[in-house]
Amino acid sequence: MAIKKLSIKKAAAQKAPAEKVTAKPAAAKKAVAKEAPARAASSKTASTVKERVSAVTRQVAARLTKGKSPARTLVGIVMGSTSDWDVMKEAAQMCKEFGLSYEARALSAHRSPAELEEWIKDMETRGCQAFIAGAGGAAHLAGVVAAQTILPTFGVPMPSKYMKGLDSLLATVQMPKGIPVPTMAIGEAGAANATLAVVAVMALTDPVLREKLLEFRAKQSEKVRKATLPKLK
Ligand code: RP5
Repeated sequence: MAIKKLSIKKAAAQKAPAEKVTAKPAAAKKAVAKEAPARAASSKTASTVKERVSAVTRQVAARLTKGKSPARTLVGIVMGSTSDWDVMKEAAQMCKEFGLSYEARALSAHRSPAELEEWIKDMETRGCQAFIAGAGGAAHLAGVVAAQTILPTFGVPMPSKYMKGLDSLLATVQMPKGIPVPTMAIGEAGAANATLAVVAVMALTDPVLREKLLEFRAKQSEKVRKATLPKLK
């Protein structure tokens, strides 16, 4: 699986020096721009113009890539704000370590709900296997992502200023029955573990990833075995 360089979009550019995967061929985008209105008008199933355009986007992209095997972006990492990147980059780092292609974005469930929805749909067309969503405060982002996809969606609660992330943890973990959000620890450990959880799921059907995960665990154990405590003075 190839690692793709990504970048968090403009809004995230300052704090999130990441990379961006381009999945849709430029030609597909152009074609979509031309075809969207005509097809949108004839679509009976889509309920809004946006949904129609997204549906057409997927159709055109699928047609243009038919017979080819386009690079897939396996993991979607999303966070509510660029201020979450310091924590969420641990999830991205772990993706790199395991050779998983990913795209990291700062998109908010309440500040940019339409863009979030569009991104989720787009990621699904690009072969995404799982989402990792991190947010702070009234952290409904992971739940909102999980509600829009059946792909596994892991939540990462951000440390917060006043409640030290307890608010984020409860908001993320306390999903009502029906839409699960497996929730990680607050902060960096949670972000890294979210990717490890994704790897574990994917390793069920990917022997190479399984080997890598076993190796990761072995190295980790070895480090603990070799660790020595400082001597008393
Ligand atoms: C949440 O609000 C974000 O996930 C972030 O953790 C928190 C604060 O966001 P900023 O005010 O730093 O943009 O939506």
